[in-house]
Parts: sequence; C-alpha cells; structure tokens
Amino acid sequence: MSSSVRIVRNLKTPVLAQRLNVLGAARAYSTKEPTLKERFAELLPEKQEQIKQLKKDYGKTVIGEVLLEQAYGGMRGIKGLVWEGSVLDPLEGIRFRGRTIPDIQKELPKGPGGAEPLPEALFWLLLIGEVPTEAQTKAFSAELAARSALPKHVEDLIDHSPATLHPMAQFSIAVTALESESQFAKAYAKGVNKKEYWKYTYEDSIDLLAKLPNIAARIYRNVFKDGKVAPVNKDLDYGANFASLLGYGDNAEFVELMRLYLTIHSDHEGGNVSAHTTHLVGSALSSPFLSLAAGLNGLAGPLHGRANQEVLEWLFKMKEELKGDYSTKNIEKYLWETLNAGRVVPGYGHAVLRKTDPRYTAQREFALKHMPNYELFKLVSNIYEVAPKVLTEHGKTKNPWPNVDSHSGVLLQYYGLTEASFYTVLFGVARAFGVLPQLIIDRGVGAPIERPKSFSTEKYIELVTKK
Ligand code: HAX
Repeated sequence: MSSSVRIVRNLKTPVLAQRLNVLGAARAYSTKEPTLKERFAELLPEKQEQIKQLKKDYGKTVIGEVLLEQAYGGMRGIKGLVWEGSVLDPLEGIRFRGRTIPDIQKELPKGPGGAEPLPEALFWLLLIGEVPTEAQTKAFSAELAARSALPKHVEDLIDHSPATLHPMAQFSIAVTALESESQFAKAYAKGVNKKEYWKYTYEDSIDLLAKLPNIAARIYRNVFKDGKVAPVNKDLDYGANFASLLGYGDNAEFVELMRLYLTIHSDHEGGNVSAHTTHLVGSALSSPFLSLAAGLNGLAGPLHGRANQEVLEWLFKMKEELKGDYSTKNIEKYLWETLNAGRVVPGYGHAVLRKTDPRYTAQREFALKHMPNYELFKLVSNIYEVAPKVLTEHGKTKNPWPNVDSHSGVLLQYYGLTEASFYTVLFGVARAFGVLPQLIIDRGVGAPIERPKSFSTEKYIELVTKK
C-alpha cells in the first residue's frame, strides 16, 4: 500500500485527508508514522474547538489589570499574548510544552553518538506538543536537508553585501528576499480560503527553517573565511549540517554544541522582542519570511540578541585591562567602571527572569564537561561569582543574575568560531525554531490582526485623574 493511501485511511477525517493529499504533504520523506504536517492537521480541529469553547465560557473573565506604570514601563507583565510552545517562569525559567531544559535533554531524540537534543525534534514538540520518534525525527531532518537550497538571487544578494555590513543586517535582507518563494503569498494572491492558510504557512516555515543554515553559513564564509560553503548532506541532522556548512563539521563536540545551542535559544515565550515582532507582523498575514525577518531585526538590538556579541567584546576589554589577574577585587572594579559609565553589564539581567537563566546553566554544564580549564570559561565563572553582588549593590536591575547571552560566546570561542559579530546570526537561526511554530498555529486557529490600544500622555492624565 502506498504511504499516501495508508495516511488517508488512518486520518480521522477523510475530507482533511483528501486535502492533504492534494497538497502533497512531504510524501518523499514520510516514514510509516505520520509526518508533522499530518499530525498537526489531525490535532488542529481539537485546538480550534478548545479556543472557541474557552472564549465562549470565559471570554468576559478578567485575567489581569494594567497599571499606568506598565504602559510607560515596556508593558512588563501585562497578560495579553497567546503563545503555545513555551511558558517562562521568573524563578524556574523556560518550559517547552511543559518540559524544562534538563527534561528535553533527556526526552528528545539525539544525533548519532550524541547526548544533546536535536533542534528539529524541538520544533516538532513546540508545534504539536508531542515528542517525535527517532524515525519521525530522521525523516524530518532529511526533509529539511532536501529543502535547504537557496534561490540564486538570494545567494547573489548575500555575495554582493559589503563585508562591512553587520551579519545580522545581511541575514535579515536575505530572509526578506526569500519572499520570492512564499507559497503563502502566492496562494493569498489567488484568493485561497482562510481555512487553508496554515498549510501554506507551514510549507513556507519549513522551507525557511531549511534554508537558514545556507544563508547564515554563506554570510559567515563570505565575511570571515574563503566564501566557500560545503554542500548540505541529506543524511545529517540539522545541527550537524549547520556545523559543517560553517566549516566546523569535523569537530564532534562543536556539532553537539550546535544541537544544544539551537535548542536552548529557540523559544522563550511570546513577549520577547523577536518572538513578539514575528507574531505581530505575521498577524497582518505577512508571510513567514517577512515576519521572521522583522523578528530578526529586533533580535539584532544590543538589549536583546546582540547581547551575545556585546558580552564577548566586554570580556575581551576586561581581559586586556586586568592583564591576567582575574581576582574578585579586579573584576569588581571593572564591573563598577562599566556601571559608573552609564552602561549595562551585558549578559546580566532579564525582563522576566529573577534567577540564573537555566539556558546559562545548560551552557555552563556543557563547558564543565568539555572545556573545564579554558581560560575564558574560568573568567566567565569568576564573573558569575562577583557580578550578582555588584549589580545588587548598584540597586537598579530587578535581576542581578546571568542570562543566556552571558555564556554562549565563550563556548564558540573555544572551538575557533571567534567572530563575535556573527553570534547573533546563530541566535537568529535558533529563534526561528521557536517563532515559526506559533506562526503556523496562529494561521491554524485564525488569530486576528494584533492591535492594542494606545493613548497620548494627555489622554492618560485625563484617564487617571477622572476618578
Ligand atoms: N546592567 C546594568 N543595569 C541594568 C542591567 C544590567 N545588566 N539590567 C538592568 N539594568 C538597569 C536597567 O537599565 C534599568 O535602568 P534605568 O532604570 O536607568 O532604565 C533598571 O536596571 C531596571 O531594569 P530591569 O527592570 O531590571 O530590566 P528591564 O526589564 O528593563 O531590562 C534587560 C531587561 C535584559 C534589557 C536588562 O537587564 C539589560 O539591559 N541587560 C543587559 C543586556 C542583556 O544582557 N540583554 C540580553 C537579555 C536576554 C535576551 O533577551 N537575550 O536575547
């Protein structure tokens, strides 16, 4: 029996199954088990019904209040977004579909001989809340590898970007230019029924995810190396292919680092700048390419993803200044110099977290396993001993503990990927794994265009003094 016939029989709703067959759901890579797209299609009616019922039963229930200071304070803590893949607890940190980072390190399929989770398996989990089997993961990795080629005009665009243009700007331009490939945009132009939106959004999202390593590696190899990018190997998982394209595929530890890096940098619920921006732009029915590019532009800011570059530059200045004497006293002095100059300590603080970021801890554990005696790791560890105390004394930040960006650059430095201005691009590839699932869900459940209310200061004065 052909796999397509089998899938039609197995699906609960024959009409849906027929539609899937018309659209040709990744047939070439399917195993005997359902593909991600098929499983999403099966689960979607349940999700739609759940939301419909929730709105019907509790639509008028108050879920929070908004203080004036929140309107002027970056909307911190205001409940108003829906994000299915992950929830961030201020003390415990991130949970992906209910699972902590140690949980996913245990539960998700690994690469051959590896101990770290595969990011494509996390994408699967984030989209539908189920852990894929080994066979499903393998088929999904192969599908991503098969869809990884870039159109010539995108390659040309990257090749013609000046080497002086920041890698994140090049990254965003290249992702935007992939709009030419958007199945969603083409279907929309033809007047497709809104019930079908998610299918095209799904196809665009998988294409985009698949093409990101080629874009990122091309930028890296052009700006910092010989401009040559290795071909994608259809037998490798996503992290292994990405490592190879960057030029570090021979180092098994680096491959493991990429798998871990992409997994833990993927999703951090919906309110952070890159996730929120992708979702917001997507709510206007912009394609996944345009939506993610917008999110990447937000990630490129120094208070968000670019903090990983800032950390490295700050660390190197510290190294230079301290001349090898990383005593508590010297580190403390350097921290105060940073703060007294009216700058932030990069890699510390967080808008939601109030404890050490478990993404920091996961990277620290990786370093303890693979590079316990590396000088830069020791420096990062020494700063961890001192910075929370100094930031607490400084008395401004609500969270004196390290975040994800405090550690990531050091691991990359160890394996020879030393070009810090590229680090946020790695983060951007990872962030796609978190924000694209939500975009597909948004289209599946018919999420409306986002449009919160704003007032001028005069209007707020009127509002708060009226009582
Ligand atoms: N060093 C010095 N001052 C800091 C600080 C830090 N690491 N973190 C916060 N503060 C200051 C803020 O600048 C703010 O000062 P003002 O009142 O003068 O404006 C005050 O403490 C209160 O800020 P907060 O409420 O604790 O923090 P926010 O939610 O406003 O901001 C940030 C969260 C992450 C932007 C902030 O902690 C910061 O700038 N950290 C350094 C940059 C960084 O590491 N960013 C990456 C964060 C993780 C991430 O998104 N990765 O992508």
